[in-house]
Amino acid sequence: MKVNPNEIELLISAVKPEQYPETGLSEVGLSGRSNVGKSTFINSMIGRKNMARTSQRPGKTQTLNFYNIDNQLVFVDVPGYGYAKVSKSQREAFGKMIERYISQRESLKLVIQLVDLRHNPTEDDIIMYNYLKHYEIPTLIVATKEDKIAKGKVQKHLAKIQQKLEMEAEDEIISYSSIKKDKQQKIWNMIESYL
Ligand SMILES: Nc1nc2c(ncn2[C@@H]2O[C@H](COP(=O)(O)OP(=O)(O)OP(=O)(O)O)[C@@H](O)[C@H]2O)c(=O)[nH]1
Ligand SMILES: [Mg+2]
Repeated sequence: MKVNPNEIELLISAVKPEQYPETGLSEVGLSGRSNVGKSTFINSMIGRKNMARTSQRPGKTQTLNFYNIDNQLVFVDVPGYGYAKVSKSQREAFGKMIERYISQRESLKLVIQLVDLRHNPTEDDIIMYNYLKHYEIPTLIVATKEDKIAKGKVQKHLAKIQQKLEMEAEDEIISYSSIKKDKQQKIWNMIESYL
């Protein structure tokens, strides 16, 4: 699968289901801890520097951002979880927004859950993965920031993450670096198989 970087459009930043766009396209959600690199991942996959807004500080993405990707699919950038500095009420509001989207969206065909390749999954990562499995959402785990660890350690870290998440056999895991982007085409091909 190949996408044209010039044919990417932010359709809407939505909070409520009434605002979700009706495109007829399959959707791929991005979930993960705040600051794990979801927005950067989207940019790196589409070959655009600043389409999805990113930040050094966690908590940048606060709405469900729907991106039409070359009329082939829709990426949905989801606010990150586990960010301590948001208020309890805001955290609950985010949680509700994300749950509603994941549990009700017919066109959601895949969630790409990003985790940090360097570390064990957090408690929130485990909760999120279990939540996705509860709703039977096909899940691809992308362990990102691969450029930050030694090549020889990658396989060991992947195995550890797989084990800690108790990943289901049909779900796949792959390491990735949004900076190196060397596995971009491989991941597009994986995504395509879920659409
Ligand atoms: N070295 C390295 N840094 C990365 C990678 N991916 C993301 N980053 C950095 O991680 C930081 C956070 O990235 P974002 O894409 O804004 O994270 P996010 O998951 O969208 O965060 P929220 O919107 O707060 O949920 C930025 O400083 C990125 O440059 C990667 O593969 N390698
Ligand atoms: Mg973001």
